[in-house]
Amino acid sequence: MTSAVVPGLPAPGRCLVMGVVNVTPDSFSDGGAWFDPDKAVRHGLDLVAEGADIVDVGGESTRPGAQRVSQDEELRRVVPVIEALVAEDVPVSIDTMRAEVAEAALGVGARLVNDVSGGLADPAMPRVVAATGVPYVVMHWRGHSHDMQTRAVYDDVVREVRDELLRRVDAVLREGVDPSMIVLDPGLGFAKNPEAGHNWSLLAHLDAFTGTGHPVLVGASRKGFLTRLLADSDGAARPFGECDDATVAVTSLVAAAGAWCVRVHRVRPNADAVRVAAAMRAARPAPEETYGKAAADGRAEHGSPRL
Ligand code: PMM
Repeated sequence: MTSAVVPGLPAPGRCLVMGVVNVTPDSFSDGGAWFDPDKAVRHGLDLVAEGADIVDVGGESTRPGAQRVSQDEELRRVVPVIEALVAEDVPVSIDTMRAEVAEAALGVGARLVNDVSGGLADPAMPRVVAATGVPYVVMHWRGHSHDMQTRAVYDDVVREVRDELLRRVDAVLREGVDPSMIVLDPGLGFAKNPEAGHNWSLLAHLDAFTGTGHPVLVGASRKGFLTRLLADSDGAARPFGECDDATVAVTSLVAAAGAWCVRVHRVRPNADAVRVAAAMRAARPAPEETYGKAAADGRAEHGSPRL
């Protein structure tokens, strides 16, 4: 079974690992740790040494409730870090909703635009992506972080997220983005209600996204739905930094289900997990029914009920 290939990015024949470098004082899960540019660069290089295929550099927090930073501040945070990582041959993606930030990042060598708004926050973004011909992560998004959780209302979360994403794909194609460059992301935690199980439904039905033919990126790392799953007996959510093992569990499952890439904060165990999933996928070249059908036929031959 082959993995999706996105032009211009590593293609090791397994799910990729994107390591996160948030150059922010206030990110969801690692806010402040890599705010200093030198520390951010060192962290990016450490993530590569641990097995990251891509390093995702972001200068604006998207945690629920976050306020926006100015464009100048965002540029000031990310450009020197990207420049330094590119100088070390690291494949870098820029995590931004702003076309001008994407353009500056691509100008210093970033290879992929990761836009959590899927082109909705800045209508100029798809044109920048089209003009530069880079891969483009189009994430499901319903509005900025300060009030996004009020928009987490769905009748059928899987169908609605998929349909909204495909409408975004149509929109960015109309702006000239190459279809082979589009990566879809269901946007776990963004306008998704953990209590309503939206994130779990999306994970359980990843085929709704992989089935579109576009590569799929999953960002589950340290998200609130994991902190709540692992809440203690008093109901207190598990701290973000103690959800890395659960993140690895999600990585194994989505890599086995055909995700193209996982976006994670702790790289090494996730890099191990994608290799485990790849080994299992490689050992299962034939359709899954092969043994299942034989087992069912065998049961029938031996007179046992077919369940
Ligand atoms: N999540 C965050 C930031 N950027 N990008 C993509 N494509 N998918 C995500 O799920 C995603 C993202 C928020 O996480 P963080 O602030 O903890 O890094």
